[in-house]
Amino acid sequence: MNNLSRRALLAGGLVAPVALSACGKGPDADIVWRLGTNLPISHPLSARMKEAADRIYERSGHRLFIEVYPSSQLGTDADMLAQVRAGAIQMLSISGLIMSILVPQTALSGIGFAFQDRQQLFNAMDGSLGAEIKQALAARHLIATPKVFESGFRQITTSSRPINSPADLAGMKIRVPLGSLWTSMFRSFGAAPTSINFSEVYSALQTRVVEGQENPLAVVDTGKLYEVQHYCALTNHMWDGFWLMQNEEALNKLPGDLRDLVQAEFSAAADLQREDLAVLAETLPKKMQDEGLILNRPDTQIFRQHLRDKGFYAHWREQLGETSWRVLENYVGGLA
Ligand code: X2X
Repeated sequence: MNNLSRRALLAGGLVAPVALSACGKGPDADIVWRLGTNLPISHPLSARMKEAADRIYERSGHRLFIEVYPSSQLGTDADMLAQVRAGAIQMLSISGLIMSILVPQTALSGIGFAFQDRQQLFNAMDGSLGAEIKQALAARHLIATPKVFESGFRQITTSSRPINSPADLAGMKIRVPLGSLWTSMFRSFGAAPTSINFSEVYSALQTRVVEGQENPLAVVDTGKLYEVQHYCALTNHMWDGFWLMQNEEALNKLPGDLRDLVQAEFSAAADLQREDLAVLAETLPKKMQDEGLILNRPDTQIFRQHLRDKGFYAHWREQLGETSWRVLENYVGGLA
């Protein structure tokens, strides 16, 4: 067993990681890269990345094979981040909001209730807001592929009670991912947020270690979280996107044509994946209801006003700095 497999086992996986390679593909490649992510292969983000990896293998004439490891098989988000920085893996797809533990600017896209809709969001992320974030990542030797992948607007699910207003969140034990954007937001609502890696969320909800969690519906669906939750408040409280980052040294070692191929294929994959998510945004509310979740659509202005009153925007403006904040407000208007 190699070090990486052993590490994943020690990190809590019950099975050794198995790369998703189409039968017999890969062993003949000159260069093998590893790509890790926390989302399951049933999620369009992982599925489209896998398709891109297969195309890269074919179009490179079998020179480059990218092994895709979904479902946190290589460890927690923090583990994978350490691995990609050290060059133990070459690619990591991770939420920008988790990534902000290392590069604060990546939190810009997830500021609560900032974006009105996907159009406004993608204008920003394919424009100067995305450029600002990519530059901050590059300063830490992590080179993002050109287009951010979508996870979507996040919604709140609970087993205990429906959420109609911030008051309903008071004292609630809610799971959040790693990253202070989440803890500061849910503390502002008076909840008791706990950071848990995504691979442990299902069991934390099932055993009622926590009452609720928040995620885009595509993650609630592919993670089958509806099996262990009763209510879902469509709050759209923050947008979440995944950067696909490359270890700079590994990227620089690739021949120029392969470097270009990788960027082009993953850009095309991001376009397709965003379209998948747009379709799912329309169809998933009904599917979640059919799976037994009780949906409600709270008045989000009350939540936004609550964050304003608690100084949430002022806090993040200070954390991220005037210059970055202005880039965000250029797209979304004044927040505080
Ligand atoms: O951990 C989560 O909730 C997930 C999958 O949405 C992120 O990676 C932020």
